[in-house]
Amino acid sequence: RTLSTVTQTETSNDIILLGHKYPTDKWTNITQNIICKLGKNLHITPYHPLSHIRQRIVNYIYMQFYNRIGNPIFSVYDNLSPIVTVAQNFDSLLVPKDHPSRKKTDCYYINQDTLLRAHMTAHQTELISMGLNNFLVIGDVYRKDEIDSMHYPVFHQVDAVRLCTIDEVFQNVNNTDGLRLFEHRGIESNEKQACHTLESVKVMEHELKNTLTGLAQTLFGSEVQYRWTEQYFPFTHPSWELEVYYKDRWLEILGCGIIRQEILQRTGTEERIGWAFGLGLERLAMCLYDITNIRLFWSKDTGFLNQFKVEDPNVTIKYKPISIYPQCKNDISFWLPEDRHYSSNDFYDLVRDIGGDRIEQVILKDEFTDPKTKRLSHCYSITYRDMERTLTKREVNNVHKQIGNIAAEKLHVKVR
Ligand code: FA5
Ligand code: MG
Repeated sequence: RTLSTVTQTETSNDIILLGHKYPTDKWTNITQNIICKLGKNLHITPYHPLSHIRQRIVNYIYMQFYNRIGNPIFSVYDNLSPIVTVAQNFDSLLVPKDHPSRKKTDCYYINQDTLLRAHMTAHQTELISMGLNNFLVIGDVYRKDEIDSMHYPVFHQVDAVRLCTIDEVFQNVNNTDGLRLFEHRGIESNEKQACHTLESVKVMEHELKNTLTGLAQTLFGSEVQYRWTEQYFPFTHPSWELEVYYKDRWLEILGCGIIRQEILQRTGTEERIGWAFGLGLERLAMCLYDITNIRLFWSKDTGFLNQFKVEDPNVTIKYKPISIYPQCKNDISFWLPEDRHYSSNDFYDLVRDIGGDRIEQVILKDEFTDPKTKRLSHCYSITYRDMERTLTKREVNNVHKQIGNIAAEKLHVKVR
């Protein structure tokens, strides 16, 4: 379980993922720890807490949107491959070429054209191009990120898209004379895109927000405290985030907005206006089931999994922690490379690759610049704790030492 496995595949130039062969290049930064997570499909694993939440969300959307004979109008895609192109994940969604979310320090690249999807929105344009107007896309997404109880490099999202014709948008209006979806000489404002009429956007915004606050109330109960904040996404405008109050703080659970018309135009969907949202399953599950650590979703321990063995996903479950094993904290300090070509995210990723799920948290404790040489030093505190047993001091020290050695080798830092 070290980075050397990846070096090997790099020199042999090809890498096999989910049964397909991909060439590697200088963009390749996927690690063994991440490769092990591919194909696990927790969101469709029977009785898994993430699959319970997935089912509740799908049921809710089915109930909200149905046709004249009572059938659900949304279709569900929950088994699309997480390996996507840069075009799918970014270009098709109007993400600027220099946007930080594209960086190697934020994503897992297989090569310069291919990566593990960083959000489920990566499938939006292809599904719209297929002619779908109402759909959900559910699956695993991959990001280099901080390490703590709420963040994990693999998590799960549900994305939704709904596209409406003018008749659908104004179906509850008696006199639709003069109502339009589009205007030609409009200007973009905080409230709308240039091409949309204010009335069409307001109706769509209302349906979107009602759908999502309704979902929050269905999951958390009608007393749930929530608030909307304004947000920016390259692929929607206007855009919002929904936060719910949980354990004394506001927790962001989803992003959403009115789809950029340019995206629809490019797929030949000219007569419709659309909304979209993307939400994180882990955050919802953690709140609902009192699961305090995001790593638990990957546990194979029956003491965890058996607590969710219920047929009806709507029954209330409060997770009772299986015995708590002791934590072990160890610090590491090093000088950054002189060219300062260094990102903490790369170090977090390396720590996770070597330590696996024994790593509970990594925090940047201290930064220091040598007044003479001007060299920069970072000190990180690494918390080790296994979910299923007590780690020995010796074991922790070995892993810690290995982290230092490999960081020196791969990130060109100098351990102090
Ligand atoms: C997105 O990923 C957008 N694609 C969402 C979207 C879709 C907006 C369609 C508009 C239209 P964001 O990066 O904020 O946005 O992630 C969405 C949700 O995923 C967050 O609200 C959160 O619930 C969850 N999430 C994000 N990062 C993590 C993480 N590291 N660990 C667990 N959950 C996460
Ligand atoms: Mg967000």
